Formats: sequence, structure tokens, C-alpha cells
Amino acid sequence: MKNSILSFVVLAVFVNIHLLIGQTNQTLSEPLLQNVYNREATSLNGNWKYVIDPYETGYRNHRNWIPFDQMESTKNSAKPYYTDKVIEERWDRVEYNFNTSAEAKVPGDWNSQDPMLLYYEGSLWYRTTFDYDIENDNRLFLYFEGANYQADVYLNGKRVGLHLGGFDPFNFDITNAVKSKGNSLVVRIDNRREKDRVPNYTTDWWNYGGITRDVKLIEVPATYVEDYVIQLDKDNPKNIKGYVQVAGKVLKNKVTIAIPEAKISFTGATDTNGRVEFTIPFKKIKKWYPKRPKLYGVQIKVDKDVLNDQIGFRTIETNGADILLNGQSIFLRGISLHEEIPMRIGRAKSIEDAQTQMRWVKELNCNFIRLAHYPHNENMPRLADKLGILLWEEIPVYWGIDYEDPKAFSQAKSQLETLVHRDKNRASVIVWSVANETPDTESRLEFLRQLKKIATDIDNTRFISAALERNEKDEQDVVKIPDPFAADVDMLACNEYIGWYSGLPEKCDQVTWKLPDNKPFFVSEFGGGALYNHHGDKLTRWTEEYQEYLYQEQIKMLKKIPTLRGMTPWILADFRSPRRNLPIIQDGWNRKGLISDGGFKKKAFYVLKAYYDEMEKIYEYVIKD
Ligand code: GCB
Repeated sequence: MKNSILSFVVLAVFVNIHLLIGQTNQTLSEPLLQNVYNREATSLNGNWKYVIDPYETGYRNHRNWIPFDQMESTKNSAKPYYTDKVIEERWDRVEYNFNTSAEAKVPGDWNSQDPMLLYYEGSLWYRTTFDYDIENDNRLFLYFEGANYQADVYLNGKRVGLHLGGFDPFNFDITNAVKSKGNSLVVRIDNRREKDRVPNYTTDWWNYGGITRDVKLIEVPATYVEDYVIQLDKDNPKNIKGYVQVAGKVLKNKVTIAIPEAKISFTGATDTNGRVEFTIPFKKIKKWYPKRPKLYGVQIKVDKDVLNDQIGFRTIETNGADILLNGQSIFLRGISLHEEIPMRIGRAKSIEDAQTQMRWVKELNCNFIRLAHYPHNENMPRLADKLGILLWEEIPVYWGIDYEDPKAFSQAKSQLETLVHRDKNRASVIVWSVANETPDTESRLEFLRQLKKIATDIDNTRFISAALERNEKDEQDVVKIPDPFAADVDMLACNEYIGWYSGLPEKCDQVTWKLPDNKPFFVSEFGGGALYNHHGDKLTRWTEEYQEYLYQEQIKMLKKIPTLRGMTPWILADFRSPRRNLPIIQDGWNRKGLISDGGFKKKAFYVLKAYYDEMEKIYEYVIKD
């Protein structure tokens, strides 16, 4: 009894701290524009100057640990340290000079661009210059698709904002800060691994730093479409349901939505907050299926702002152990992947990179991808929509982040909100995953439950899941998922490395799975390492034969689980990881890929493909509407 009162008090305090922190704005940026992907943009991609700053000379005074712009003395003093011009002055004076500095490609991780930066974790200052004329009373946003991890953004010497989070987009309204000629945009990126960050100290992937994704200027009319949801009504899929949020000058306005090919048009009036909600009945719409990924052209208009999107309409739900897509049972023939292109060391960033990954995914005969372990760039969900690939999207609440620290919670929250916000109109996305292999503690449980609530408050039409762990120590032959968060997820998922981290592949034949029968079960990871073209017998680790055998045994085992509805083995391609330093075999690469760092397929690739060909026939569905 005492214990339960104590844990109630602990939880109550935890919830309160979180609520309080939720009110302090850690991310000093404006609400994210919806569908920037389709807005006309001026790209700021290109070669940017950079200065490496491991000692934070440009950020902190040498007598004071806190950043310049947080120093009391600088705020009220007549001659503050931090003036409008301080950034340029400091950097262009004696010790540093952007003009003569080296250049790095934006977008791009810095690690793969300068050998000195391969393992660099610290601060680096970027600068680019541009001219820009804003028309009439339009507004101008500076949009970053992603930068790892902290971005401090300065325009013409003035700080415009800060963002925390390595994989999510953010934007700033720079209408009043921009000039028509010679703008200087300075961005400090800091990719240190810190206790209160998400992820924090330890990950099994490379901590690529820099402005890793596109940077653009988005000009919108004075009154503009800020956000919208246009999706099938989950409870009555004869309707399209959603809202439009207008921002800017005239919030009370007329909004129109047109889907000409489906003969749908809607006109509505926004309220004084700029919001209109709608339910639009329709006669006939072709649903989105992986085999026929029909996308409709959708146009949203307010005032002078016209925004186009391509949207697919489908339903997704569970019924007992079944996953029903448009009412029919499906099996998720998946694969996990990192946002990395193995042949060209570094982050994947372009549409061509996404196409390369998708080609392999299709060759495997997949209909599903787990975009591990953080939000991937928007090319992936956009392409998945077009190609008919279903997606699991996830935030880097990974391993041992600090579940007790409200700052960590606030970063996890903002990353999740942004991901759901960005992709909530994508038919391909069916799972929001809130965590990967996290410790079973009370604070972690509350952390994940709150994340679940945050995601479902924005979007309650998709599954909530998390890559949980199985019991590793006790009752080795009976496999269970003891994590209490299992009760909270819609799709029960776990990572298991039977035959690699525990035992040899034949171990698969010795275990029995004990799982609830009322939920779909999904294996979010299994696998083992193999160096491409390294051969031996099937019990010699690191050979292609071992990996092939492991896949055969895993598949035999998993086939016996009646509630199994899919899997995303670990992983499509070898990827860089500083944890993986076994000489000759690893040399800084996690070798669990089905494809090598040179882009070559290993033997296990074909085992998985054969299984997926079989599953495709078993779970054949008909396109009904
Ligand atoms: C895991 C992690 C993944 C690792 C993988 C491995 O469970 O979720 O990030 O890369 O194992 O290779 O051990």
C-alpha cells in the first residue's frame, strides 16, 4: 500500500514537472508550416563557409560559462557583449574569418566532408549570404528540414531562434529581419551527445553533425494556410474529415478545398482563430492500397494562398490479431533502414538517395519499412506514398535516455509532435513508434504513456507502437514481452536477436513464444552480422552462410506464432557505427545489413525475399474500391 502511494506521488510530481516544462518554450521557432514540400521555395542549399569551434569561442565569454545571449550583463548594459552585429564582428575580426574559411555542402553531414571532422562532436559555425526581395505584404519563412542537434540561427547578426532535435524540421518567420541585399545567415550547430538530449550518450549509429537536410526560404501571402488534415474519417470512411488552420493577417476567412478528380469541393469559413473543421461526404473514391497507391491532387485555398498536395485515402485498424487495411487483413513484409547510403559514406539526403533505398526495398518484395531510429527526411514518406510502401515512423527515444529529466521529455515531445505534424497526411504512415529498447522503469513508463497521448491527441487514426524487449534472462525457452507498455500499444512489437546475441541459430527451434492473442504481433528487429563475401560454414559467425542460416531458422520460428502480422529484420544495409570496431570484420560498420557497404546483396537477402514472396500470396487482397 505504502509503495503504491509513494509511486502515485512520484508520478504526480513527474506529470506536473512535465506540464510545467511543456509551457517553457525550448524550441524558439514558429509553428511549422504544413506541406512545405509542395510550396514554391528559394533553396539556400549550396556551399556554406564554416569555422570549427570546439571551445565555443563564438558562443561563450571566456569568463562565463553561459552563452553570450543569456548573460544578464549583456541584456541591460549600455554596451552589451551581445549586440546586433556581434556575430559578424567576432568572427570577422582578428581570430576568424568566414570569407577565407573552408566550405561545406549544405545539406550534408560534416563528418563525411572533411577528414578532420570524421569523429567531431562539438560546435561548428556555418555562414551563407543571400539577397531577397519580399513581395508586398507577404511573409518569409526560413525553413530547415533538419540539422543535428542544436541549431542557433542568426540573421544579419540578430538571433532569430534556436532548435533542439537532430531529425525534425523547424522554421522561423524572418519577414522583419531580412534585407533585400547581402543577408548574412550564420548557424551554429552543436552535435554533442548530452544527458538531456534525445538520444543522449549512446546510440548504435554515427552521430553525423551539421545541416544535414535542405534549407529553404518560403514566401507566403499575408494570410496563408498554416496547417491542415485531410484524411478519411476513421469512424465513417464515406467521409473525408479534417481541418484547415489559417494564419497571418485575416484569420476569419473563406477556405476552399478541391479534389477535382473525385469531384469534391468544399467551402467553409474559419473562426476567429483561423480554424475550420469539416466532414465532407463523397460518392466514390479510389482507396490507397500498396498494390495501387492512388494519390489525389488536393488544393487548399485561402485568400491569395493556394497550396497543392497529393493525398491517398485509406483506413487502417486492428481486429484482434489482424491488421486491416481498407478492411482486409495484411501482413507487413518489412525491413528496417537507417537514413544512410552505404556506398557513399554519410547521411542520405536527396530524392535520389531515397530512390536507391526504395529500389532495394522493392527488390526484397517488401510492402513496409521501419524508418529507424529517428524521423527520416521527407523524401521517404513522400516516395512511400507514391510507391505503395507502408511506414513505421519513430523518434529517437532510444536505450538509456534520461527518463527523469523534464528537459529530455520536452525534447522527445517536440520531436514527436513535429513528426506527426509533418506526416499526418501521408497514407503510407501507419505506425508512430515512441521508443526503442527502453528500460522497464516507472519513470520510463510514464514518459512513454505521455508520448502516446501526445501523438494520439494530434492523430488518432494510426497505431501507436514501440520496439520493446523480450525477456532475456529468465525462462530462456519461453519468450515473452514482460514490458508493461505492451498493454498500451496497438501493435505489439519487439526486437529479438535469438541466434545472434543469444545462442546460435538453432536456438530458434528451442523456444516457444507466449504472447497475447488479441493484438497483432510484429518483430521490429532480428538479425546477425555478416561481412559481404566472407564465407565459411553456417556456424561460423560473420560469414554470409551464418547470416543466411540465421534468417532461415528465424523464419521457421516466427511462422509458428499465430498472431505474427509482420516484421522488419535488422537491417537493409550495413551502416556506420562507432561502437563496431572489430578489426577486418567491422572497422566501424554494423554488418547486419542484407546489403553490403558496397551495395552488394548478401545471401540472407534472398532468404527473406523468398519468404516475402510466399507471404504475399498468403495475404493476397483484392482492390475493392
Ligand atoms: C538493437 C538496436 C539497433 C542496433 C541493433 C544491433 O537492438 O535497436 O539500433 O543497431 O540492435 O545491431 O545490435
